[in-house]
Amino acid sequence: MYSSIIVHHLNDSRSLRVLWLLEELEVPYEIKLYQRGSDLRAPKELLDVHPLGKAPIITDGDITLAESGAIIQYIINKYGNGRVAPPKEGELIDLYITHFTEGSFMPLLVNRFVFSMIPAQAPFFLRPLLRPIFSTIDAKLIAGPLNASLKYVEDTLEKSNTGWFAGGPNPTMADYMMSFGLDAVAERRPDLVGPKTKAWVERVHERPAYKRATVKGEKQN
Ligand SMILES: N[C@@H](CCC(=O)N[C@@H](CS)C(=O)NCC(=O)O)C(=O)O
Repeated sequence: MYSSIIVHHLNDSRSLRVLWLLEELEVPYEIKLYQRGSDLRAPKELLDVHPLGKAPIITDGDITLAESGAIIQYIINKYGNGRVAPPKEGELIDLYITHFTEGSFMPLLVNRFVFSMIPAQAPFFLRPLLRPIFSTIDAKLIAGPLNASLKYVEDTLEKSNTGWFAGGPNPTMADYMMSFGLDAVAERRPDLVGPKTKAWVERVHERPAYKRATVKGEKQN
């Protein structure tokens, strides 16, 4: 029934979402692990798999697919057998949060990270000048939308009966997508996330499939 999926996985990256989903669905797969360089970029070998060279990428038979959202949706459609479907009343929030993740939320985290890296990587004599400039840019462009996004996430989880975004008994597409980003914020800036969000992160971490995914994702080829 299954062709063998290969997940081209970059350490400490969004591709953990894909490993978690595959573990939950118990779909057989192989991991090809790529390590970030000292500049934190993906190695150029990923460019041999897909022209953009960013993780995750999967190959499934003769299909090669990038973009975590597309991959998650593809796997659910092909291998989910209804197991990842949200309840009827949660369909819209599942769709919205899925697209919100990469369309709105992750760019804020990535920009914050880039704005902190620019002064850190500048020649040392420029750092005292660049730090306040980039901290002002962050305060003006990132802090407000990020706080609003995290409040929206908290309010959405508050409305859920089960603690999953779509309100069903199991994680759905929205939960797989929001893992990694929410995990990172909860770990690095716990002061920014509310109690429902913290409980969501803990609920994800407690899942045996998530634990297996993190262990497998760290193993060397
Ligand atoms: N929107 C894309 C983002 C892909 C992306 O930026 N992946 C990061 C890992 S989290 C990456 O490959 N970074 C290394 C690099 O850009 O060199 C997705 O959801 O797959």
